[in-house]
Amino acid sequence: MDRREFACNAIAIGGAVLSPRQVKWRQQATLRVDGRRVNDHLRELAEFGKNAQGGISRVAYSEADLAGREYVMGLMRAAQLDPSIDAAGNIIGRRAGRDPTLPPLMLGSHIDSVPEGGNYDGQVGSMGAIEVAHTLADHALVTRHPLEVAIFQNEEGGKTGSRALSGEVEPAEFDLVTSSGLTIGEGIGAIGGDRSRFASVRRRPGSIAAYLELHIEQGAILDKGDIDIGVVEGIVGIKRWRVTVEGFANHAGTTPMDDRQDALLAASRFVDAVNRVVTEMPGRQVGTVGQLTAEPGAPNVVPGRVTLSVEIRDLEMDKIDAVYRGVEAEGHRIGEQTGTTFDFEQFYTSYAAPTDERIRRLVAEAAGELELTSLRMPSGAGHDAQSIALLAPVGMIFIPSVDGISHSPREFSHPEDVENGANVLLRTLMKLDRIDLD
Ligand code: HGY
Ligand code: MN
Ligand code: MN
Repeated sequence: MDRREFACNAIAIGGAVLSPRQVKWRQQATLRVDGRRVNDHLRELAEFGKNAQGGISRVAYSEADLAGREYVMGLMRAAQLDPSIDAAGNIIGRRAGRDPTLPPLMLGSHIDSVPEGGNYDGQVGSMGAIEVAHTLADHALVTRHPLEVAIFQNEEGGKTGSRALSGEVEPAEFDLVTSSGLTIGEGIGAIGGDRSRFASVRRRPGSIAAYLELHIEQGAILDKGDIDIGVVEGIVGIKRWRVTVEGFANHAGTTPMDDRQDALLAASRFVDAVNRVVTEMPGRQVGTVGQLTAEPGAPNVVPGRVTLSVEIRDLEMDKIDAVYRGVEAEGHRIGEQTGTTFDFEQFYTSYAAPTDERIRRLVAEAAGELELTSLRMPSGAGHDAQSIALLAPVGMIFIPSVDGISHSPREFSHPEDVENGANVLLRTLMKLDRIDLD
């Protein structure tokens, strides 16, 4: 560019003549998302699967999920992203970068919910990611790296979509029946994936430059501490078991109390034992029995079989295994007491994942530049980020959940916090785009 052209392009701000690069930097420093638009999109998305309690039941593979996915792809197009559905059923919105030789920067989360869930879990990060792309498009800003926005499928039912990229999905998982009534294998087809090419979506380590996920905290640390932003240091590991308690179904009226093999009595003692083992062991682990079915399930029959779920979480996988050993031992002890047997079958693993320290620093820096307070903290909830952490450096940004409520129709985050989170996501992305994390 010659001096004449330079003069035409530079503009005088407050008397100082700025170069085009300096103008761009100033523009980027003052760049903000459209807070109204991202909160409007959250409200519109909440209509899909809306339930009477004011939350949503947009479980993966349901009609509401399908409709929500169509809506989201429309938002992607408006944000100048090119959406497509990969063989695992993930929606990936792409936008070319200035340097096609670079691996993409990925933003993502999920829009499927738990049954009777809330309007923010996964949705804030999904709408925030699309809003970041929309803001860049509004200002004709093209990132150096290609940009991908991923809406991962079935996060709540086992992070199937993100674990497809990392190669963690076990074949047995395809037969798991989800809250929609479809198996995961059936669900992949229902949302436009292709199970026969499922393995083709696997990404190799290094094929993603970095991954950022905005998410609600789902706990009360930020809300109670009146802190704007959580800089996530690590995401807990999760293991789940299916436990089958076998007793003997018999007549509830004629079977003496001391002559029963009551599977539900045994299971009840076991549920209490899980809580005791988890709480008595030092540390921050958590353990939950979330599902329980008694058979044959009639009031006049002593239950002969109970199937229940056990889930244990901790930042250390070894701790999960240690807690499990205690729980399993209690099961067999209770079985001996009650004349029943306990069978444990592990069916799910999601590995604990630290976030990348360099990205933590960028998130904290971005929050500070936006005059937002921030706190480094762990995530007790699982997230798609922990699977992508097997492929790339990841960062997670939390915003407060009012009263720490989540997986509930009472889940709520303030619109201002949603806007703040999206601005931190935007600014962190711009910082990442200027460097090469190798
Ligand atoms: O279960 C979880 O931690 C996440 O909300 N899916
Ligand atoms: Mn989530
Ligand atoms: Mn969730």
